[in-house]
Amino acid sequence: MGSLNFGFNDTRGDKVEVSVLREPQISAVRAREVLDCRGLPTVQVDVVVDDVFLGRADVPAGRSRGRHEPVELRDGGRRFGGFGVRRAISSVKDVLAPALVGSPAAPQRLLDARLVELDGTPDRSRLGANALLGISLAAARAVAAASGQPLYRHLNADAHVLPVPQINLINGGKHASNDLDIQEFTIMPVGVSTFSDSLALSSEVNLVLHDILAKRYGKAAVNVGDEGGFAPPITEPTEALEQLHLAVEQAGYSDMVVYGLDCAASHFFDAERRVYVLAGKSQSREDLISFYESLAKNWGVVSFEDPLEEDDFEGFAELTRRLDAQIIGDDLLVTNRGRVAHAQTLGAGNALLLKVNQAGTLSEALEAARQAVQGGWSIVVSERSGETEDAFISDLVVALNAGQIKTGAPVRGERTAKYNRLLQIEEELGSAAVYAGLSYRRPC
Ligand code: 2PG
Ligand code: MG
Repeated sequence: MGSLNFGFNDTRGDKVEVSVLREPQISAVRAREVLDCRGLPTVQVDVVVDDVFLGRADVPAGRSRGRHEPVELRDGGRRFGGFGVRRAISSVKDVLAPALVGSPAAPQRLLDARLVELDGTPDRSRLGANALLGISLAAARAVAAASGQPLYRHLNADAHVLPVPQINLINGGKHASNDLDIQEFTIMPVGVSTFSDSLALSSEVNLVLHDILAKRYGKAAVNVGDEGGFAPPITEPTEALEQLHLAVEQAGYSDMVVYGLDCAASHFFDAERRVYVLAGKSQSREDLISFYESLAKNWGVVSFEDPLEEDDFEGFAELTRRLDAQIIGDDLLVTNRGRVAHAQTLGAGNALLLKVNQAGTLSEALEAARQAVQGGWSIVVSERSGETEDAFISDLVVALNAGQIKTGAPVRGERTAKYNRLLQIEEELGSAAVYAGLSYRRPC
């Protein structure tokens, strides 16, 4: 928060200096195209407040997108295979910047409401969700800079919980060029006492897994997918889990790790026949639920993300009743407060996957988080498969005291940027830092 200084002479003629706190003012908004980790363009926005404080943010992009996500403006045509974002850049420069410069950058809620109003469509299709989000995140950073605080503390003075990472070591689905239908096979190091130990453990398991896969399937098996996990030529989900278990065991961490899946089931759902086609076999919803029960029982899977297709609230509710596990809605909820509330009334799941670009603005993501917590749900803050070096979500997960983050394997710059930022935050918090560990399912 900046201050406004002025002076006047009091009734005795003495000079009185007055300093009034005021919200930081937006001095400039700039935007440019930069590349994400897939080499596709994305929006980078700079917001400058009070002439000197810069906030910069990159907008992430998904590949296994939910049908209900807001519209990300892409240019089409030949340039970058149609993925250019010059239209979104022009939304920032030609429409949003002129409307915002000279107005307050905080409170965030009001700024974001203004962004939404300027777009004026329910799905952000006029100016683009990627344009709005870039400004929303960059403004939060600029205001944090103006207040002299790290982002996580600016967002929450009581931020102190370091998350359990869901480390994605085997990639399938839309994130890999193999025939594994389930998209992400993750380990969650719940049995260590610090975030840095959880990262060291994960990295060690990843190295062991590399050798196991190379030996069993040949060296091409250790090529990696979009989120840095290996993409071996496996089709059966249980075979992938078996390799993960072997790696964890050989690394000596069997009693410290639990397992998670992002099934991204919409992507192996045949909507016409209303069946799931998993590893070449057609399965009904009931078959799939029984299969998940067996994974929970035999393979230590405690967390299932998008286990069923993105509109099957009823199926999510059935699964949540049957399994003592974390059932996370990603494509189902698209970080939308209304969809979270609806799911809660049905008991459809018990955890929100929080992605800022699904929500559209930071405030809307925070609203969805608030709704999740009110209903007693847990929150997993998540990256997108198309990321940059921007580590906004690391500050966000600590700010929410959410206790879980999903940001890929512990390799590749766009992934390690998030983990490395968490290491910095852990150090900054010092003895105040609490690693979520086994309490990962307890909401903030
Ligand atoms: C998901 C995400 C991130 P994408 O399905 O959870 O892992 O994938 O960003 O491609 O939608
Ligand atoms: Mg997902």
